Amino acid sequence: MDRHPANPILTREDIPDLGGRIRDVSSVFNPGAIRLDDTIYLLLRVQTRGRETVWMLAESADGARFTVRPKELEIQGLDELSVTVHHAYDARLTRIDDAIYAVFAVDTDAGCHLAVARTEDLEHYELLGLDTSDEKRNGVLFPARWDDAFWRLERPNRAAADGTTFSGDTMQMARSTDLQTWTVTAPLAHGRWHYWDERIGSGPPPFRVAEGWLHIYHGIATHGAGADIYQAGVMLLDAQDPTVVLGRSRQNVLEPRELYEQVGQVPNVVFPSGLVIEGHEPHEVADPDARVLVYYGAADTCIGLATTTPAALLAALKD
Ligand code: BMA
Repeated sequence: MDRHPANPILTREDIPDLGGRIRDVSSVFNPGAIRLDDTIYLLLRVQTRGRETVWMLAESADGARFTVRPKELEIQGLDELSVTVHHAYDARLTRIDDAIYAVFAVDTDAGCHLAVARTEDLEHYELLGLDTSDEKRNGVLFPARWDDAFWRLERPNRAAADGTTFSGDTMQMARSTDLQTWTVTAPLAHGRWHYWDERIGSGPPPFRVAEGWLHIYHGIATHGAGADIYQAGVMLLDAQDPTVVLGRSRQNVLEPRELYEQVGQVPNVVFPSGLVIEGHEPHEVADPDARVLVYYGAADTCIGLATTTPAALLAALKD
């Protein structure tokens, strides 16, 4: 992947001062992304100096220069849950037919769970359900339905060892008919111990190419307390049965190399979370040379843009 010359494309200095706690914020990272008509939107994870999480929206005509709307977004229904919610974060956006969904992690006093919300205007989100079956993160919806169901990739969390982050080393497929109750149908992939992706989790939602579904994911090389390295890689999933992994990059395709990726709140992190394809919707088969824009959190501090093509991602699988 190639970094955009304007990187980092969004930093805390781009977040408008709304007074109160949304003033001189600490960071903005791990955005969801979607294109509607000719505008690219990023759903921002903004962290205040109180280390509270708020959602804000940025928009752009060219995918690189963004304007942040001076408004805190609303997730209706989150306050009505029977658990106490501390943070809602790392939302991935997927359009299915005419509806837009956000899948995000929720830290509660009863664990870390995945939630799904629906939005019409990207400013107001209506919570559809919190899946408390298991502790999970990194949920992404496929941009299509099949067998009368919604399909999601998700990453169950494993218990954190002393001094390590709360992470996981398996990705799995789950189905739901109502976006509230999810049934795990099959494992998808596991971490490769000793290599770049010892722990894994989805990046942005998968998108179609002629060969199947391309899926960018993050891998963590664990180096003990506070020294984990977050990188990005790619998988190809079978078009008929996306639980079949046809290929997986042996090497990462993006790793922390620039200062803004290596230094920040959490050092050495590139965390891809949003993706837009020029000229295509994610459920349509993209041309091999279509421009793919990948938005990623850098060091849990700011946002980077990397560009690539389906052909380049497929070439990474041939190694
Ligand atoms: C993961 C998640 C992400 C974060 C990353 C690096 O476990 O918490 O939100 O970007 O760690 O800190």
